Amino acid sequence: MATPTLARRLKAGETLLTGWVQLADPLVAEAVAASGFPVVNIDCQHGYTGYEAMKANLFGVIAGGGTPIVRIPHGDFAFAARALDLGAEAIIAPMINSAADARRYVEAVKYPPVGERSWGPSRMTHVWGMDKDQWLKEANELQLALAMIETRAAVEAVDEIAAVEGIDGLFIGPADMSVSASQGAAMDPENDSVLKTMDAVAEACNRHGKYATGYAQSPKLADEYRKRGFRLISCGSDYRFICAGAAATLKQFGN
Ligand code: 3PY
Ligand code: MG
Repeated sequence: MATPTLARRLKAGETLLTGWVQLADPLVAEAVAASGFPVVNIDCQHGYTGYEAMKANLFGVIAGGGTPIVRIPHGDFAFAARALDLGAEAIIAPMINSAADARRYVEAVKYPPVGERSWGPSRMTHVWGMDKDQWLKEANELQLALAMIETRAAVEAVDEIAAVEGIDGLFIGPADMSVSASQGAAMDPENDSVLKTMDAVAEACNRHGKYATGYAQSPKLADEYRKRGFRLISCGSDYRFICAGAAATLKQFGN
């Protein structure tokens, strides 16, 4: 019997590194998970995947021993609900810029009384060994809703977004954050605006009892997250892993 793990591990105080897959091949998703990432995000915003590829990748992650989570396309909350029905243990929703955005998101991904998620957990009740009553009681806690903070508007509204019931955590997107903060002058994930966003997100999450999480484009950013108590830190992507491996192999073989 499979068991959900992410919500429990975070509750127990663990900090977890997350791999990131964008390619539409479950063997790649499996390889990333089997390389040791405890959690693997399937990126359906900028990844090269639709629903069927997301589904295949999700089973690839599970086959590799990882916990699957899914970043949805911008504003596609119906896709989020479908990913949860398949077994994603968290959703990352991009560009949540206001409390109203956060409420619309929660409406789709949490059962009443918190939201209005529609009933359809055939697979999940079966593979997680739950009856319908247990599922209804526990699903809202076991499948997490993470809201991306990656624009100036989102930073201004960060406290109200964190306060929305059903939002389990905030997730920083440093690339978009730096582009928004500089009004298109620079894409620079290590920019001061990103460090300030980390402080604001950490503070809002502490105040409202939510998880602070984010994407790290570099080990330096991962350290900055760790210093501030962030709990889920995403790094790398399958495409970049392949490019880095190919370049390193060429070098090693004397090119
Ligand atoms: C960003 O940095 O903007 C992200 O969305 C992370 O992938
Ligand atoms: Mg982004």
